Amino acid sequence: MSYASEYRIGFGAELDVSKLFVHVDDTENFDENSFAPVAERFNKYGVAVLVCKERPEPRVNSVALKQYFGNVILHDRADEDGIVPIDPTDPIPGYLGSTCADHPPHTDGAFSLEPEQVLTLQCIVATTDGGMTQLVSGDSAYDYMARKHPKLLPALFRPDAMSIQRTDIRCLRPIFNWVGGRVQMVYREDDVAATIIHPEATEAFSVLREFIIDPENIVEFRLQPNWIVVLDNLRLLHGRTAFPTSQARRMNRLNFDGTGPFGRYLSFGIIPTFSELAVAA
Ligand SMILES: O=C(O)CCC(=O)C(=O)O
Ligand SMILES: [Fe+2]
Repeated sequence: MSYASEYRIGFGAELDVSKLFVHVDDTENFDENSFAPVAERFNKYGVAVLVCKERPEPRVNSVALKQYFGNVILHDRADEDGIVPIDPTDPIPGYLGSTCADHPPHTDGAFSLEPEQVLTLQCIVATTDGGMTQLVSGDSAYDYMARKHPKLLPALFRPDAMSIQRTDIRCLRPIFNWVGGRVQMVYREDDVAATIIHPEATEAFSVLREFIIDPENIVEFRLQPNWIVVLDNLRLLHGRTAFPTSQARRMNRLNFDGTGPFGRYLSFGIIPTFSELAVAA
């Protein structure tokens, strides 16, 4: 049994999201074989969507993921299971996820020095309008910068490229970073997170941002109740569109460090396919 996807794929709006779907009864009983289709999608695209059967207590499917993906990354809004409820009925200042507003594409944990590797987002209640899940491929974003803007790319690797603050936590960090032969991406830019870009990186950041907000580069779909997105938080960006205050929407977020027993089946990060050095020279 091989878990390696034949190749990694960057994508844009044209991606047929059904390619990400893996139909499962529940998440409690994955073994090496039944997990293989999940790993295959995760490794190829950076994301898999578990289309789980309906059950009376869907959160059990979320909690069961703790067996596979390592330590739960705690969040100050987490409940006793480590789950962060994403629900606009309880808006919390400083947390876009707790509102009905759009939450532009980002990586989670941009405020922490060790952001989570595996993000899982389970839908409990879906809207009928808005509230669409958005995904942006970091592979495509990196490839675009390396091919089209090779001279700008190094600025995004500066350790002080981005300074980001929420409440009293401020963090200085690169946007792209080499870790263990892979590139990891951390990105956040919205009205709530106070992001300051180093003057030497502003041009590169604005070119990258144009790419990230271009609808052609964003895959959009509506998660349905019981579905769980499992994604590489340092390879893909995720976001969601605004939705009407009149509509209920609820998600459960549970994030991991990726060190668990199934981490060995997963291939994390961006593997650059194009050397910008060849062009920059
Ligand atoms: O509401 C969603 O679907 C995602 C929210 C989110 O990404 C967050 O709160 O970090
Ligand atoms: Fe998020």
